[in-house]
Amino acid sequence: MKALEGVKVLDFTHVQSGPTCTQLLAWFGADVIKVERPGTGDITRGQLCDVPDADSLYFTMLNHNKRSITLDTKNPRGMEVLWEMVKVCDVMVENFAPGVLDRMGLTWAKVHEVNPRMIVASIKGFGAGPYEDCKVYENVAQCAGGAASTTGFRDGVPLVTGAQIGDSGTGLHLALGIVTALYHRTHSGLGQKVDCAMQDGVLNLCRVKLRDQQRLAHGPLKEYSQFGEGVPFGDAVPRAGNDSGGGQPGRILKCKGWETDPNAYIYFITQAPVWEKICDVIGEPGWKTDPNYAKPPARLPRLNEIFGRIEEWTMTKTKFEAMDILNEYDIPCGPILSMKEIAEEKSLRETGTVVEVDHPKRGKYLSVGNPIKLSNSPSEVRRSPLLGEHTDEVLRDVLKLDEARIAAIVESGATGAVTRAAAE
Ligand code: CAO
Repeated sequence: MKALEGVKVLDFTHVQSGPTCTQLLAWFGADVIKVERPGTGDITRGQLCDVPDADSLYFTMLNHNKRSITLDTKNPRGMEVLWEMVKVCDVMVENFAPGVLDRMGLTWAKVHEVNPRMIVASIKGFGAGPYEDCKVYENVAQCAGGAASTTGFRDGVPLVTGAQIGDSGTGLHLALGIVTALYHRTHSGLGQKVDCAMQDGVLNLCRVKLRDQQRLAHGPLKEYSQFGEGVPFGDAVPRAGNDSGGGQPGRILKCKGWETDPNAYIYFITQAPVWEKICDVIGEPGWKTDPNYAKPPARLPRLNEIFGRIEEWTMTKTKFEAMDILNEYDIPCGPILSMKEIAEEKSLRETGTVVEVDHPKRGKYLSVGNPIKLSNSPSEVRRSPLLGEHTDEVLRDVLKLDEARIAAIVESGATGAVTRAAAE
């Protein structure tokens, strides 16, 4: 049995943040029914298209294991169907702009009255406050949540990261909120509202930077490269390049081939417990006892010199050779893997973290599978639904509407454009 088998989700999400959340629930076995606007559906179906007339990878990679129903919620019959769904579903998830749900009449009070067991989960850009009415996309959240001001190099502009911590990060947070509320419901019998703001989700992932903000009041951040370089700190946490956030000095260093391969680099951390092994590996055994290098505080003002010396060594090895040698000594390090290398990595295929999926319109494509592995409820990744593929099935089998009602709904255009032939 799947972990969330029996849980019905009214998936009213679009773009990335909400769909990430409902895809996780679907992977765990929930019956996720995605409600989409007739004709177009989730806007991402048609964004960044690579194969003509097929749903984009943007959409297909965020909507596995779901069913799709088309419903025009601006049509009264469409809203009728939506309320039928509210009655039978356990969870409703949405990430519309602030105010959209209320304008549809789907207020929390009304939903709770119609189905007191329903959990209503929402993602917005900001929580209550001056920006609560703003529409928000990924990079806005990265900027407002503290990630951009702390990412990049001190002398460069703030940077956003390629990891979608605003969208997918908040989707993950919301999924945890939903399963927590589901667990609570087993005791209380009642649903509750679950809210995640993208700014809050990003800030939660930037926790160590708020830690450093407070440490600044008590003196310079000595593990930051800028300390060793004698550059004074201001009143806010600076961008720290590739310094490690954990307090152990770390850098990205060149490896053999760096002149032509943009990813021939390795992340190297000079952790105190393995310092002596590092000295042996790079051929500087004298540093083990030299008072200028032996202890972490003595090394802090010399990090540029130390990493320069380590890099002389890493440049003689490929990133994979360096990884093998360093791991023999338990020296933490990480090769900089390109997306090409990750896509081709055999072990990721074997664990189901990277999966090949077949799609009737686009053929085979790669996706990221469920990164969360449950021992008794393994996830199987199924292709995303075509637009409205399950409309009929949901009206009949889930909502149990009779033929006359279904005919009236179809005739009204609530599930899509009405052609005379279809209506007759
Ligand atoms: N049938 C008919 N109308 C529908 C519908 C359906 N099935 N589904 C949605 N709509 C309508 C809504 O009723 C709304 O109409 P009104 O504005 O007239 O009430 C309209 O579609 C637009 O919804 P929206 O404002 O959410 O969409 P948008 O493209 O303007 O904004 C976004 C997109 C992402 C900026 C906004 O939804 C948002 O800020 N969401 C919250 C934060 C978030 O999740 N951001 C991350 C997105 S991923 O990068």
